[in-house]
Amino acid sequence: MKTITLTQFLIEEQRAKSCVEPDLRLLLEVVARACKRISIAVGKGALGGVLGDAGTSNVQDEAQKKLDVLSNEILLQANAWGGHLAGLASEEMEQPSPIPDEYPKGGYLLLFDPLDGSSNIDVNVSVGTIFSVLRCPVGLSGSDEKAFLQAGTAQVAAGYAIYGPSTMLVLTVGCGTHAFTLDRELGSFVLTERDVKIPEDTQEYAINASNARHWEAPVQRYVAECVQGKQGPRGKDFNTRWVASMVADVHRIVTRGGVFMYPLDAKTAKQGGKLRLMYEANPMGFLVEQAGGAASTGRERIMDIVPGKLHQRVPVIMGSRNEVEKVVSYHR
Ligand code: AHM
Ligand code: MG
Repeated sequence: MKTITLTQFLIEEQRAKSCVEPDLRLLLEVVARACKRISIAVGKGALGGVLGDAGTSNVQDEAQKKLDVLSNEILLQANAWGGHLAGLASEEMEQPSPIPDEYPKGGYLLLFDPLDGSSNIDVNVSVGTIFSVLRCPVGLSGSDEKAFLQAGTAQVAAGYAIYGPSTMLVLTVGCGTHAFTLDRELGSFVLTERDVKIPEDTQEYAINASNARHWEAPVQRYVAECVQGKQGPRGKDFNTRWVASMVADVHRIVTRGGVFMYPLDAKTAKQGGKLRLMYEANPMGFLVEQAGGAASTGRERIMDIVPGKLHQRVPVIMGSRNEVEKVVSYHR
């Protein structure tokens, strides 16, 4: 098989389809390099002294793990000096982080969840990094929250890295979703699947069923019908998978289909849902749509939401198109 590295892929996309401007290519390569560093830190586990709590909390009042903090620092440092960014925002920081004065500024905004699936870090289960790229609106500063408050449809790129048995980078620049695997000997991400397509139908769904009593009626109905299997109205058996790392659950769906749900429930209704719009739901929604799937809150397309604040939360239902549409139809 001919080896196509991430660098080569991006240069070819730039030439062939003008999907990637030079500064965006630099940005994506810098993020990929940072993900390699995070992958090394995650892979060392207890030997690296990186497991356990950091002893601090983030803006969402969640206890930070040492690896959450380290991954955030790796991404901040890697992206500070290249001249491609106007500003950065992260799950782990209350306010956007400006580019230090000594470095030139660029036209893009980068948002990320540096290490998604924090509850899985200490138990050696897959975690990942999720990121989204926007353009900084003319006249606004990259350290101003307002610059970031754009609908998901404005994203110019999105991706995630998954740190599992192998490390993978799954990326879109709006011309399909493509998967790369880290070749640890080469030190490069190598294209392993071009134009990933999510099957339209599925018999697999992912949801934290311990919240069942808190779900809204449409989701209760959908899951109840799946559980009834062949004997129920769906006439087929379903399978459940829940890793509790969105990256791992969505990656499975990108690979073989399925539907991922963190719906609105009575526990999280006040805050609008559990998952964050700008650096979890939007980038994953973009990747899933570019792979032929769908991403909705149950009531509207995730990428159409105009955010009111940086750390806004939303209900999430995404994956195989026909199944997402069924859940959405129950909401109607
Ligand atoms: P995190 O970004 O702090 O790790 O939280 C997000 C995670 C998702 O990866 C995952 O889908 C969800 O939270 C799991 O939630 P729960 O523990 O309620 O099942
Ligand atoms: Mg997360």
